[in-house]
Amino acid sequence: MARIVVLTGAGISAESGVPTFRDADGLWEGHHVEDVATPEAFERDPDTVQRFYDARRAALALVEPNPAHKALAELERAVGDDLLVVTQNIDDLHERAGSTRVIHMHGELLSALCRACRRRTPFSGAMVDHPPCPGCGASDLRPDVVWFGEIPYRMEEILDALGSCEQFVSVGTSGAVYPAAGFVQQARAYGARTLELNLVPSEGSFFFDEARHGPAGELVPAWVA
Ligand code: BJW
Repeated sequence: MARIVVLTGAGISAESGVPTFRDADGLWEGHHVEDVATPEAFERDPDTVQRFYDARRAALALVEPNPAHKALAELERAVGDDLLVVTQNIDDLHERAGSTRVIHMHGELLSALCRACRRRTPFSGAMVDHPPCPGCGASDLRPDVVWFGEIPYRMEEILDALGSCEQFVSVGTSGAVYPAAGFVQQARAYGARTLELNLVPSEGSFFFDEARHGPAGELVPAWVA
């Protein structure tokens, strides 16, 4: 079991050039994330939702991990299984920096989910072309991400880790979205020391034992050092 659990959010990728959701640059074509990240939005207007994820997939190819992702990968090299990164992000910047113990609780941009058989498949090509599912053959693929009202991935493993870690660190998340926003209280209830690293105080900042505010690209390497 990991001694250290690090929860990351959009703020850790901000300095790589990936827009966050709730800061000033968080709108996409005038939509709030709540307009495009729901199963209802996909039912209503699948092409718009697919375009949102196609645009983010294209943008992902142009960005690189920043010092915060690299510092977490370096920490994993030093402590191995004692570190678990739980990310709300659907980008692959932790993996590209070298992290291997990463749970993508809100899914992955580079994966597709079959609505017919629930098989998860590495993404290939623009899904607006409606390729069939390689598992069941149905032409019913959607982005493999967790929308509002859906259950995040691997919750059992995450809750086990929160219940047994010694340190819980939250990086670059606004604390506006549950269940991730509640992890600090869960970890703390089980005796972990808790630390927030965020540009500004998050909505749940007061739940942490300690909070440091500034850019993740500076705070995370300083914490890891
Ligand atoms: C920097 C920085 C720099 C900037 N350095 N920092 C009422 C009350 C409580 C809960 C609910 C409620 N009504 C509904 C709910 C539940 C709902 C919810 O939380 N809604 C809220 C709006 C209230 N949650 C759900 O529906 C979830 N499912 C669920 O609860 O199922 C039930 C269940 C759970 C568990 C077990 C069993 C059952 C699902 C939530 C899915 C969220 N999906 C999205 C989209 C994913 C795909 C995609 O990416 O498109 O996930 S929404 C979006 O928000 C995305 C993110 O992962 C998530 C969190 O955002 P994040 O990462 O915090 O980003 P920001 O932009 O908000 O914040 C960035 C922060 O970084 C800011 O603070 C900046 O200051 C900072 N920052 N630059 C450091 N350089």
